[in-house]
Amino acid sequence: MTHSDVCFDTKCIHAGQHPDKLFGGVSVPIYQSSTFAFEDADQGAARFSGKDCGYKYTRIGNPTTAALEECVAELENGKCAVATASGMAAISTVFMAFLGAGKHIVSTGSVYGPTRTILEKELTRFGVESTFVDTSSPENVKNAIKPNTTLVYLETPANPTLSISDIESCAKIAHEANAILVVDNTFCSPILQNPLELGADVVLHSMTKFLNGHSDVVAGIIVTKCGDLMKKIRTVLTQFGGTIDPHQAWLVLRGIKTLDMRVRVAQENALKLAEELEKHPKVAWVKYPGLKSHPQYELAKKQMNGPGAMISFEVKGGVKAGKTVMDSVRVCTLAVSLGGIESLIQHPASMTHASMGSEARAQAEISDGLIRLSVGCENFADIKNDIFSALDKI
Ligand code: LCS
Repeated sequence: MTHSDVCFDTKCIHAGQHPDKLFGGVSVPIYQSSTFAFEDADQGAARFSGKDCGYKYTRIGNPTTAALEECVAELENGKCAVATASGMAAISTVFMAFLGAGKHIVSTGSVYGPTRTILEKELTRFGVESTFVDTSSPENVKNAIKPNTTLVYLETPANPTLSISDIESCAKIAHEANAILVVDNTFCSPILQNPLELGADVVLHSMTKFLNGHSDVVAGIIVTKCGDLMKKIRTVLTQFGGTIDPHQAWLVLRGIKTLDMRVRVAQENALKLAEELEKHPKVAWVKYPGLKSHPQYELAKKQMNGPGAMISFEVKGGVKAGKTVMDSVRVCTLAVSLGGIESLIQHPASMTHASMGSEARAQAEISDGLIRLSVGCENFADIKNDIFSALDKI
């Protein structure tokens, strides 16, 4: 059963989650089993030949994981999904499915550090060529396309610059070149942006972030609207083995039930805080898609259902002053990751994006003084007092 006729917040609670057929349990049971018994040898053979679609082995499929996959596919308005052990497992699976010796990818320059690092330092070993550009200008994407480009990869909003790329325009450019468009939708979650509706072929998430939302699980997911693309992705995932664990899948399903409320509260806090930070005398600049000063403010309004909960800013006095802020917070936590119920603050140049190296960071416009704040669901007054008191310490 799909929920095409109900609102997003209702889908978060019900999509993929059917009362258990055995005892009627309302919460999806955790099938913590690596393997599934066959009634007889013929049934086992039929399951492996695909004639019987029952379960056989959890790396290949599991009922709890399937509930999560159905849920996120519905939230993204996709057709099918496959959950993975981490966001990086989702990204590397897509790269392994669509790249190979002699193939070329055009990617957003400012992506999560390890995404860029695996393209630049690992996939080069297998003959994959990458070009990183500022994808906030579709012209740059068009100019970077080569005859062997098979994949265009956008992270929008980008981590950590919060630059925004036009998904619709980039999808047209990719398709004209017979390439597919893949979008990392982690910073938005499906409540704020649905790339498949804008022409993307594949959307992926680090579910570690907003989808799970409680900083207690590492997980990822890949969604498509095309069964053939998913077949290829699922084959690569199940063979390379980046499968999610059923208990982890269940935790994410539980987190998703409150996705809508969490993102709405965090976003409200972020918008108010970004407006206040922009006026603060000790702040050099603020980048937030909900501020008119954001270079793609109009595109954000058109493409996203809201500006989200991520803010990047720099204080006057650069890295030294920034460290004072990060070392002084008491309500916000100094930690990497994002999208949790708690506010997290971190320094990309020395933490999440350190592996990229200084040259790649400069090319991607990730300045050394940039501080990234993932605004959580605490009371706004407490978050504001915390950040403003920390600014006073400079
Ligand atoms: N995509 C984006 C946009 C991310 O921000 C991250 C992780 C990933 C993919 C990878 O997901 P994971 O394997 O960790 O589930 N971003 C992190 C960050 O900014 N701080 O810590 C992790």
